[in-house]
Amino acid sequence: HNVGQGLQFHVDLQGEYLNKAKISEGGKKLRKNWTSAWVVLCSGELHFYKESKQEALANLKPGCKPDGVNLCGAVIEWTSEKSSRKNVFQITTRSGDEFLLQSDDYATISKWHDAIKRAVDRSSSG
Ligand code: I3P
Repeated sequence: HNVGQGLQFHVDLQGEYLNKAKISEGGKKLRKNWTSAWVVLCSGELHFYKESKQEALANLKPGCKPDGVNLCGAVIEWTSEKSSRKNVFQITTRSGDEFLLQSDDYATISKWHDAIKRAVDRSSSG
C-alpha cells in the first residue's frame, strides 16, 4: 500500500506480542494455557519472550537466543478446531511440539503466519 510497508514488515517480525499456547511437547498433550508472548522470528527459529519488549530486545543484541523453536521441517496450518478463539494457526515441529499462535487482529496474525511459513519453506529447501 505505502512506501513504508517493507520497513514496517521487517521491524514487526523482530518482535510483537501474540497469544501463544503450547499444546503438545514431544507428541505428549499438554494442558492448554494461553499467555501473551513477545515473538521474534530469526534465522529459521521462533523465539518466545515473557519479559518486556525492552528486555527482549536487549537480550537479542548479540544474536539469537539458542533455545528457539526450530522451524526446519515444521508444519504450519490454520485451525478452527483447536481453539474457540478466532485467527489461530498451529505450528507442529519435527520433534512433535505443538504451538498455537493467535491474535484478534487478522492482519497481524496473517503476517506472522506467512512469515513463519516462508521460514519453514526456506529451511526445508536447504
Ligand atoms: C481451557 C481454557 C482455554 C480453552 C481450553 C480450555 O480451560 O478455557 O482458554 O482454550 O479449551 O480447556 P482451563 O483454563 O480450565 O484449562 P481456547 O480459549 O483456545 O478455546 P480446549 O480444552 O477446548 O482447548
